[in-house]
Amino acid sequence: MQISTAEVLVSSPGRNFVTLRLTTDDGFAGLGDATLNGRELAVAAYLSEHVAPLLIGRDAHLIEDTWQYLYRGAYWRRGPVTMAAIAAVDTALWDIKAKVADLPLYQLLGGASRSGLLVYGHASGKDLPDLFDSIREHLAQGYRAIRVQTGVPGLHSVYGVASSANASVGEGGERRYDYEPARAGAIPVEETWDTRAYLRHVPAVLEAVRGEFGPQLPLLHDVHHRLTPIQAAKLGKSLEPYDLFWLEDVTPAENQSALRLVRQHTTTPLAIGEVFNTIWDYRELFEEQLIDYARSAVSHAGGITALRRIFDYAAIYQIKSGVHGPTDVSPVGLAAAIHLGTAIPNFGIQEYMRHSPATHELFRPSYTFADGMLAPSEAPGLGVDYDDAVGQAHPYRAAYLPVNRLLDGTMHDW
Ligand code: CS2
Ligand code: MG
Repeated sequence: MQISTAEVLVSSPGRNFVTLRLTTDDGFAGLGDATLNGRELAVAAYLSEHVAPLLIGRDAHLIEDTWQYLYRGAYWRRGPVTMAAIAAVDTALWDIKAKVADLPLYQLLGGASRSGLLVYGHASGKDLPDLFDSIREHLAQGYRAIRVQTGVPGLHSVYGVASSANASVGEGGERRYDYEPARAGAIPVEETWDTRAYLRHVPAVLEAVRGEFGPQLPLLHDVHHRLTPIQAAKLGKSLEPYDLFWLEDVTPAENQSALRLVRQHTTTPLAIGEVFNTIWDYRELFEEQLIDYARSAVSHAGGITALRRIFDYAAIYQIKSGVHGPTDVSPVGLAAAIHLGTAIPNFGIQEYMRHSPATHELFRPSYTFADGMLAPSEAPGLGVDYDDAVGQAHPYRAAYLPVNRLLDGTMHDW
């Protein structure tokens, strides 16, 4: 069964997506997500210029060999662009293999280890009343775990806080407050950051949320890479009374050993990995038990083949999955995460920021969300399609993630 076509599909139904479609000579088609927010065209070019021509005529069944061929064969290994491109090929080949087997993909990954995946949703508010509204909105939609992001007094815009300005109406008629970090435009918008203001404010917010919604609701918070290790240790400690499910990306983790200082001072569970794209990015974090949840997405860490390997490694240290699932991971990438999450033994939680109706029109995913749980489609393969007509009706639009500067103008982590 040879690969006969490899199409790189770029579309923008509300936000940009890059999708790879592989088709075999006997008509089986597979999809892979290659969306790298704010750098979409780089991956599209890597795929169309350097990967697609190499795939034509290859045996579509050789998933592992193709992975190694694209990883070792590239010579220039790792990195977000390369690993997103490999991820798309890998996912598409798994989609094809499951369709040939006439089984939903999770069955090829060892079958179901659970009846559904607990997910968390994104609640946010510029102030407490806004935030409480947003949490109630998510609880009403059935979410059983909530990520809490808040505005910070004195700062104009902060990561993760949706403004009612971009409220929309969801498929169920519910009001949606979507925080889409990438902003349309030729260059990134610049945000201003003040760590001390943030550290003073966040504990009071989590205290108020616990006061309002009680001790049981799993609460998560994303620091989004903005603190030094000692600031992260301080925050983790100050939030211990509020029993977080996890504190995410507390400090940039290129230097994995930075987490030793954080671990030394707090028992708040730590989640890291959404910007990681290979197993090597986790070695110290796993082997020194420095985190509790690994966050890589299928679309960014080399596909199902590579992410399953990462979770097998994590399982040795009782570290669980917490797969990245914002709207810039397409329904193809999310479906792949759901199938993988259904099968692995060390599933923790899945991020689920709901895609817009326009995105669903393009991909028509058949996974289901009910009672706070995601369940994989029972259709053969991933259970996601791609509507070419809708895709062509929404051409790419330049959009970038913001950049961040401190009050004195110093570049900082966004
Ligand atoms: C975030 C993302 O969902 C998350 O945990 O960190 O929203 C992230 O900012 C975007 O995916 C970047 O593209
Ligand atoms: Mg995050």
